[in-house]
Amino acid sequence: MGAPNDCPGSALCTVDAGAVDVLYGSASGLSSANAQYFSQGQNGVADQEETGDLFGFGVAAGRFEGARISDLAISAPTEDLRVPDDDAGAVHVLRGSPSGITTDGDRFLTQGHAGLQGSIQKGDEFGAALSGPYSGTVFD
Ligand SMILES: [Ca+2]
Ligand SMILES: [Ca+2]
Repeated sequence: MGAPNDCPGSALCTVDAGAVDVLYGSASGLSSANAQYFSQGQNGVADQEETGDLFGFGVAAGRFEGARISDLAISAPTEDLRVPDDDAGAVHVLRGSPSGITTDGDRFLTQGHAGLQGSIQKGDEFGAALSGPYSGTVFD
């Protein structure tokens, strides 16, 4: 669940940096057991919290890395990449594991890199919309 206007951290607040809460399903429905919280620059998540990143604006679960367990794509569509306030955007892909979503082997995707077409330009807002292959996803 994305909270793109969240202000991560308790002491210093980075306005609209954004965060994502992860809850897992159980036989009785969503459970707070093993809940996770992700924000940029914390617990192995790439990049840094900056004002207005909107990390968590887009969230999609799917087996993006080909394994049996669902991974999690999280966008920060107003991430600045080249100059302040360029809002070029980036997408994180965090891998699923038997113990939950992990930042081991995570990806930080931007246009023009890692096989993605296009180039980083002001106002792209790359990742403003995400979709995933929801059917058949498996959370252990
Ligand atoms: Ca950032
Ligand atoms: Ca572009």
